[in-house]
Amino acid sequence: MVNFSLEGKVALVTGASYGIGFALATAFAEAGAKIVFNDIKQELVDKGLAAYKEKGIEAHGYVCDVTNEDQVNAMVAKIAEEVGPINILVNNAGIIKRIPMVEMTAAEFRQVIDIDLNGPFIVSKAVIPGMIKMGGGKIINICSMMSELGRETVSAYAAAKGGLKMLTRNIASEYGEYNIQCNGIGPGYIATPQTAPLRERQADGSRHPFDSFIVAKTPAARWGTPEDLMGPAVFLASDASNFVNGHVLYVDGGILAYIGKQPQ
Ligand code: NAP
Ligand code: GCO
Repeated sequence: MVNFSLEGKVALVTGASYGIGFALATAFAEAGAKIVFNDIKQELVDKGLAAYKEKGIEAHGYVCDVTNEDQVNAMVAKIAEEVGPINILVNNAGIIKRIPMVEMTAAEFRQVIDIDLNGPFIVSKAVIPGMIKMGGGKIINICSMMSELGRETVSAYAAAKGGLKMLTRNIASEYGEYNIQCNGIGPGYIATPQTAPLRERQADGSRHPFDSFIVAKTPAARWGTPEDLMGPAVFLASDASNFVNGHVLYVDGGILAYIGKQPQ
């Protein structure tokens, strides 16, 4: 029988107080995993713990900035001591800055690269040795449409998410022999706080032009929800995907396959 169960596994989802990370951690808990998450502020960790509790999930939360290697190493050691060695890692924490490239400062560009690409490197590097000791593990990197496509104002984010696709393939290549599978999930346009500015109603009550654009570009004719990502994430975190490695699974309602609806 195909095994989608995560019973007895410890899953770390970075930046999972809310949004996509929260949905993925919830899915893992429903599949039997023990949930661990981090955020950069104690108040958000506390908010996340309360939200998980409301769903009947006893999560473990840690304050940790994924760009800070000392904080990450300390968190991974603490998790091993307090919860257990990490079997599943989801590099979910991420930010976006929507600024025309020539107006973006180098510091702003670096900040996006630091969180969205250096962060997954730092956390994966901290977790892999333990996975090797345990005889294997699962790493899931949350990529993006921007791992494949560009658009105005998201140069840093696209560069980071393009790099994250290749980091995914490289971890798969370098550590596959230790029974570590590293894959990506490439969400389409998902309704979360990160994309709220793109869906804001206009002053006259009409839909945001970008909102209408995405709906026209998506065969499913809707924005995705974090819940749409739960099944794919459980698949990639479970034994059901033990021979899937270095793959980015796009969960995008078909955007990447579609030229877009002709304007009426
Ligand atoms: P979100 O609502 O903005 O949540 C991002 C999470 O990451 C927040 O909990 C945030 O915490 C945390 N975070 C940010 N910087 C961090 C750091 N340095 N260390 C630790 N945690 C940090 O974003 P989302 O929409 O759920 O997206 C989650 C992931 O999916 C991101 O990697 C994003 O790029 C990716 N993604 C999103 C979409 C979409 O359409 N929403 C589509 C494709 C990919 P704070 O609140 O404290 O900042
Ligand atoms: C944007 C959006 C996208 C989504 C996502 C799409 O400004 O274009 O924020 O980047 O967040 O990454 O997959």
